[in-house]
Formats: sequence, C-alpha cells, structure tokens
Amino acid sequence: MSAVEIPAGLKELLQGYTVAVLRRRPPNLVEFAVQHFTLLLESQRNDPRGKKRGAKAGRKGVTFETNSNNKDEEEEEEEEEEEEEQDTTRCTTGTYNRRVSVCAEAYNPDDDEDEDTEARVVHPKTDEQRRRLQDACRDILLFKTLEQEQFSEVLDAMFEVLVKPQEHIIDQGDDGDNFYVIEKGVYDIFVRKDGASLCVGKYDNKGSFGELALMYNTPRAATIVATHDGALWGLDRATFHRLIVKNNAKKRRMYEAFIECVPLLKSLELSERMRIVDVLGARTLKDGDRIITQGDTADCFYIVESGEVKITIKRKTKAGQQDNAEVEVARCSRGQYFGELALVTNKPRAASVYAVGETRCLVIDVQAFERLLGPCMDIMKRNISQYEDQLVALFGSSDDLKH
Ligand code: 1OR
Ligand code: 1OR
Repeated sequence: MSAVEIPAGLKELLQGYTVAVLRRRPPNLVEFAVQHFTLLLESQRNDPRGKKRGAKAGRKGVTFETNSNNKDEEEEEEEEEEEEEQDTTRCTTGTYNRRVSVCAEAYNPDDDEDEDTEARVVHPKTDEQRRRLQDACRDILLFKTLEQEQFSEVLDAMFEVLVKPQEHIIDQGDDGDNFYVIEKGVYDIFVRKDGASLCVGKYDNKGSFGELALMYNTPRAATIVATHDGALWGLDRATFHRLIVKNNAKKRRMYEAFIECVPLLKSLELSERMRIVDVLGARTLKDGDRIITQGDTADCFYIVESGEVKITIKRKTKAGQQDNAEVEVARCSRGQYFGELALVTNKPRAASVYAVGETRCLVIDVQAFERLLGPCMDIMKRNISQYEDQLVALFGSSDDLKH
C-alpha cells in the first residue's frame, strides 16, 4: 500500500481556518470558510507590501482633494481591476481622487457612513503568530484608546512582514500604503533636508511608524530603513482609516477641551494640539502603580488627565552610592506633565513616578514628542532648570539629574 502524500501547506491551511473559527465563532462554517479562503487567496495574489500596489493603495480610499483630471487610461483600468479584486477586503468612499496637495487636517470619518458596512480584512494567523502580534501591539499608543472589538479587528487585519538589513520600509515622499508595528529589529529614521538625508532618530525593537501619511493623506514624512533582520506587522491603509482614524475623531472630541487647558500646550495652534491628540495613548493606573522607574531608558512623555502622581528620587548616601530609600520631591495633578527630562537631555529617567489613587495619564511617544512639542521646548527647559535648583536645595548637588 503506498503512503498517502500530504500536500505541502495543507496542515497550516486547515490550522489557520480552525484557529479563525475558534476565535470568531461564525454561525455558518461553510460561509465563513468561503470568506476565509477567498481572503487568503487574495492576500496570496497580492503581496500587500508590493510597491506598486502599495503606492496605489496610498492614493485610493478616502481622500481629501477632489481633482481627478490627471488620470490616464492605464491607471483607470488598473483601478477597476483592483477594485474588483479588493471588493471583499477593503473599504473606500467609492470615489477615486488623486492627491494633489498636502492636507493637514485629519479626515472626518463620521462623514463616512459606508465604512462601517464594509467587509473586514482578515489575514489568517497561527496561534504562535497571533501571540507574537499581540505582544508587539501591547504598548502601541494608537491602539490604546480602541474598544476591544476594534482592537481585535486591527489584529485580524495585520500581516507579518520580514525585512532584511538596509531594506527601506518607507521612503520619504511616497504615498502611504501601510502602518507598521515593530515586532523586532532596529530601524533608522532619515529626513531629507536641503538635499541631504539626516538620521534623526531610530526605533529600537519597539514602537510603530507610518501613521502620518495615512492620517493626514500626506506624502511619507521620513524614510525608515532596517539596520538588521527585522520583523514588522503591517496594517493596510483602508483598515487603518476605518478603525484608527475613525477612533481619532472620537479622541479629538474627548480630549479637545482638556488639551486646551494644559498650560504647557497653550502656545500651540489648535491644529497642532489636535495632532497631539491624534497620536496620544491613555493609561489608567491604580494607586501605587509605578509609571516611570528612575534609571530606565525613556521612550515617552506623560500628561496627567485625572488623579495625581508623585515623583520620587533615590537618596544618595555619603559615599555617593544610591541606597534604596526614595524621597518624594514633587507631585503632578491634572494638566501637568512629567517624563520630559530624559527625552530632552537624552539621559536615563532622573526620578521614579507613582500613581496616587486611581490616575489617568495621556502618553506621547518620543518621536511624536520631538516632532510636535518642539515649540514648547523653552517652557520645559525653564522648568528643568528649576529642578536643578530644587535638587541642590534638597541634596546639595545636582548630580542626580546629570547621570
Ligand atoms: P509617515 O506615514 O509620514 C514616515 O511615514 C514615518 O516616520 C512617519 O509617518 C512617522 O511615523 C515616522 N518626522 C516625521 N515622521 C517621523 C519622524 C519625524 N520620526 C518618525 N517618523 N521626526 C523625527 C522625530 C524623532 C521629525 C523630524 C524633523
Ligand atoms: P524624567 O524623564 O527624568 C522622571 O522621568 C520625571 O520626573 C522627570 O522626567 C520629570 O518630568 C519629573 N527632579 C527630577 N525629575 C523631576 C523632578 C525633579 N520633578 C519632577 N520630575 N525635582 C523636583 C523639582 C520640583 C528635583 C529633585 C529634587
């Protein structure tokens, strides 16, 4: 009797379907199977990261300008093909408009009633992939204010992307195709200025990038290059619009009034303050939770939305060594900020910060901090010089802030 040969990939295929069924518990298994395998086939046919497709996707979907005169026939045909292909996987407003200029305002998704009814994008994943994806997404600020159901849709739609050293994930000036969450790898950020490309920062094994072009329908604002082998999770533009941008409209409504009265942000234009709201995340903390640990490397900045935090510094012993006793040096309440010092000085955290009672903080990552809070730098620097005076008054030296 000859052995039955199991075709390569069959096991994974069926496993993917089983996992999807267990997760989603669809009422009709056959119908769900048709949907599931159709999406799988489509994602096989169209590598979601293909440049051409990506660039086109970047021009499609919801747009802000209404100049469609320059389309050539070839493009039109390609669009039609793509529209047929994508019918079950994407959402658009139904019209195609070529982007002709930069638009700084966020799209208002509440105007877009069709979007809710569009089919979801699902990239089937093994349990192991899903676990890695969940880990990578745990601290992504843009996901922090999503409802559980929306977050789950985001996870379903994400697809794995493996990258090689020197690979350009994003090129400045291109149209936006996907948003990326980092699972692992180091990625340099380059910005072109006066013809020269400057490295302005890097992502080190965590974080996300590629949201700006999708949020504001602008060309890519920076080039992102992998320095080593890396792993990313992509989220297509249409799903990003449907879930993240829509959620941002809600965030703007929720935080507009509060952000208006944060003293640090007073000097900013309203649109600049709203751009901060678009990228911020929120954290709810219980009494005693540690938010910042003295000595850690820093990757974000906080504003107290409600409740209170206390700032403590480890006391120095006579020999100049730190002992474990922590001395409270300050408190921050609604509207006040903390966690800027390490970002401004590029040094480890100078103090620890704990929640006092139930507390909510808004969180801004270091890249957004550098991009959006430049105009507030003078105020922060003035306050930092006061920390030093206070430190000298309390401990007789400002060394704690210097190391
Ligand atoms: P994007 O869709 O424009 C490039 O594609 C991405 O790089 C961008 O979204 C951000 O997610 C990310 N300025 C602009 N974009 C940045 C920056 C940045 N850093 C990361 N990105 N600056 C550097 C701040 C450290 C300001 C440079 C002047
Ligand atoms: P960070 O990024 O170093 C800890 O993380 C944060 O605590 C720090 O930024 C400041 O935002 C905040 N000395 C050092 N950090 C302080 C201080 C402070 N106050 C608040 N932070 N001093 C108190 C001054 C009233 C001086 C120490 C005596």
